Amino acid sequence: MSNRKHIYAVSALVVVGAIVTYFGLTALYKLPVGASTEATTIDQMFGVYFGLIAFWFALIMVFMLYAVVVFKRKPGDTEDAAHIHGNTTVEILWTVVPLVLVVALGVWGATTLKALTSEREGEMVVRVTGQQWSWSFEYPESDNLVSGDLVLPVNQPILLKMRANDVLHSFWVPEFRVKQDLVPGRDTELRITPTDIGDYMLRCAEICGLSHTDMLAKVRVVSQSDFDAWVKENSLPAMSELSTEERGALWYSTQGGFACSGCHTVDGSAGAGPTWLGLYGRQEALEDGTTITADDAYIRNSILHPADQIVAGFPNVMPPIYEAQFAAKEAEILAEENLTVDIIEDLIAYIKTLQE
Ligand code: HEC
Ligand SMILES: [Cu+2]
Repeated sequence: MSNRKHIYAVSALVVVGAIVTYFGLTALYKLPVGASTEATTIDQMFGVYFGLIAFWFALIMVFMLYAVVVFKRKPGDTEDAAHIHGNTTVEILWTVVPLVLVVALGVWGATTLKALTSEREGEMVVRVTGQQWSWSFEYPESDNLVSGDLVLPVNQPILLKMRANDVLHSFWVPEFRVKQDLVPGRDTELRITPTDIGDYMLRCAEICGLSHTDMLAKVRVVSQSDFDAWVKENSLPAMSELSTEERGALWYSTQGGFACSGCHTVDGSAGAGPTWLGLYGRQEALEDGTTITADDAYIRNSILHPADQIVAGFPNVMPPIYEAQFAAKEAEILAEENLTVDIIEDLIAYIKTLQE
């Protein structure tokens, strides 16, 4: 075979190899539907990167395998191979082409990142709080409505202002493509414009402890009119309109509360912490071998000083943050409604209702 024929054969094989690899890769790493304007941009990049990866992979593999198979030494061939001392053209090519390519990809990446993170017109702010192991969402533009589900109007640019209460978490809805960490002590931001009405799932993408895999939240993208209706329906009543038990249930929840529900169930099922079903008055075995009756004083102490009396069989993972959080909330209610509440009393009243 002449040199020219080898070049034709190798070129054809590289093209076929690249196409097969590209389709293999896209089939193997199938992306979920893209449901935001950001997804379009990201998917374009994915496509180009997969194309380049497929081409480079085919190029290297075809040259290597072709040489191994076609230029194998024939039996009886004792001749020495030709000695080649470099090839300036090839060396310039394989330096300049990747250089240009990498710089171009870098510039493209930087401009895309800038476009994805810069301010949009008419943004709606949602405050996101992540804690072990739940999410909550506050809507400052809708009278500070708080929700355990993330509900977003379709085609509305959203600015998520995010904070973590304890450790690193990460906001990730695969259909939106973009992702951002929540860092304790610092506010981070993420911008999304959802384009498709539907139900999605937010998952934490940063291993954050025992129940990390349960740190999920429903995401619903709805029409503007459905969103307005949802806001109306879910706005919190005034605290003075609620009984202590109702307030306790609220504090327990992610909706307007402190998300105790991330670790404690109220139906007897397992959680990272003991269930609250039948807690009040229960004989609780502690880690130090003693037994204690779960009365007001014990429950109060368990909330204020979680490391004090550890329940046998459970790790000491309850965060010691509630004393400060409760004080801040109580002060807020006092300022807004001129009403004095004791959040721990509310919680105890609620726990008392949870009898088997
Ligand atoms: C990150 C997980 C987590 C969160 C969030 C959490 N707890 Fe706990 N809690 C635990 C664990 C684990 C225990 C058992 C170990 C211990 O006693 O510290 C516990 C124990 C308790 C106890 C004692 C229960 C018993 O059976 O004796 C009470 C009361 C309690 N928590 C109240 C709360 C309240 C109120 C909140 C929300 C304001 C809350 N917890 C939030 C993990 C959590
Ligand atoms: Cu997390």
